[in-house]
Amino acid sequence: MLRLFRTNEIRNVQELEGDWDFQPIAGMEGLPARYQYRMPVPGCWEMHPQFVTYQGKGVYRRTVEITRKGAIRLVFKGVSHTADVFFDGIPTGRHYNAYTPFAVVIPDVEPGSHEIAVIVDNSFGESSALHVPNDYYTYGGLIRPAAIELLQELFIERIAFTPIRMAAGWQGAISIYVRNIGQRVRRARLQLSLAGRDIDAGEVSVKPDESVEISITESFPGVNPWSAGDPTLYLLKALLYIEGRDAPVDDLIERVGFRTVTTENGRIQVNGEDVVLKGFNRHEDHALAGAAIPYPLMVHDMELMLDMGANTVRTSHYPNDERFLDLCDERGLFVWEENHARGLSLEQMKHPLFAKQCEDCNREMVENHFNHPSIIIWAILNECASDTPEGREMYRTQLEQIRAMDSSRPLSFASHHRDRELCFDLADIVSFNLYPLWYGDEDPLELVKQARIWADEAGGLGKPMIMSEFGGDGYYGYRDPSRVKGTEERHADIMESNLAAYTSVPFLSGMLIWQFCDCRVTEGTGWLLTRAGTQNSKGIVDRYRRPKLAYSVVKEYFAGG
Ligand code: ADA
Repeated sequence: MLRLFRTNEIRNVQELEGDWDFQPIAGMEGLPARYQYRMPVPGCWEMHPQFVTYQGKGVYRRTVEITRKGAIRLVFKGVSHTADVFFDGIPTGRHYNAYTPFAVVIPDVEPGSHEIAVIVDNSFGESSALHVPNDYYTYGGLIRPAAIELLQELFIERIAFTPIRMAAGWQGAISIYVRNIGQRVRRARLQLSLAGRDIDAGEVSVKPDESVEISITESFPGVNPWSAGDPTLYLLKALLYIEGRDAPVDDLIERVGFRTVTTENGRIQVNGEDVVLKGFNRHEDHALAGAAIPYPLMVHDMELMLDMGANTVRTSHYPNDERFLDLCDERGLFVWEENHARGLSLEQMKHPLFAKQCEDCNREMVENHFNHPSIIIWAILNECASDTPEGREMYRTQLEQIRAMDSSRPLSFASHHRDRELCFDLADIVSFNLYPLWYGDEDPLELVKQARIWADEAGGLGKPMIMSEFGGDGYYGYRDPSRVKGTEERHADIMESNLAAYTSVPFLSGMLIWQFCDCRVTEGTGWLLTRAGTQNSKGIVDRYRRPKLAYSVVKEYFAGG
């Protein structure tokens, strides 16, 4: 399943799910002559008993039947972490970063049987600035769905929908991007439908290798807004008519909601009403699936979060699977989505590929996830060097990049720099990662009040504030009346004290628990990579989603019992 709704009725799209051939190729170049293994897609190779800790290169291969001559597009929703794509043995594209989608176009494919092969690499090394040994695990494989599309020379590349709330009712600004992958200039007409309205979006003339944008703003009287309590969604359908032909040759369907997000008077508003975000940081990690969480287990995560009374999830620390974002749209769970970076030092940010890899990630995140009404915050660079002048310039560049692509959502970043933070003035919302009662013995209430003062003195005056992380480790099943650190009892106590403090202060616009579920971490040396059990155990549920004692504490504060 690629998405939770059908994205095309005219374009021929086939999901490439199921078993692919697989071969590890540690130390070898190019494609192997022989494949000894089978591996499910989507999936992680760590779920195969022989590759539980394998870090390196592996090749996925399968054949596809093409039914007509013409262009195709191979779509990969997430390959962890570097993909080299081959079509009939010929290199056709490369992509870095596990957590954003990409596609490769292959023109002039003959009908018949063809081979797709992907060299996947999950090792750390010089060409990787963002996937580094860290407090989560970089799994290997085609971790999200893949598909093949049969394309016309002219096709709809993407649609961006921005809802606008006017006194007289809702409007929508719609941009449609049409790409020409043929050899000659093409003219075409676009027809849209949304919320019961049919709209003629005008004509385009597109040169070879060009992508042209058509933008329109229309009124949509009588639509129901999207909100957490009533998450109404509408299908936005675009049809492409090529000059000289009566029937549409291509289409794209998006699913949108009418809602606005603002930050006024030090608070966050959705549709003009103040909201307080209560929820979780969530790593896409499961004991039985790694980073390739199947749909029923995504729904299980969603149900557990809703059962505890959460209204928000933060996609720590990377863009998420689109099916999960679709689910958030459907269930009305607010999303803080962030780019991929965790705890990188200034030295790591000076990596020659850092700027480019972040820029790509930001663009792919915003372009691909633009239409999810559940996403109410874009964020960048969790706990990186925002306390240094050089780091500040990188924060500024990235926030400006995102703002230029989407000015309709507030921006933030999660900081642990306390009174040394230099970038609060650049963001719309100030966010703190603080771990009172775990890494320090400060009182959570005193600390959150202090954090508000730090924010106010460092450019955050008048801006909404979120406690974007707090928590402590609790090892599932380790119960002891001593309530020492690491017991489920102590974990529950830490949650209780933190939540009591944050729900009592009037100036917080959000509290996001670190974390929803335990997650596997990179094995290594130093305090971070030698965590007990090679996992971050601050989850309210463990890697199998078994609730710890803290579950009922969270439920009491979030759901009121
Ligand atoms: C940080 C970080 C998380 C996690 C957490 C912890 O704040 O953002 O990814 O590492 O600390 O458990 O210490």
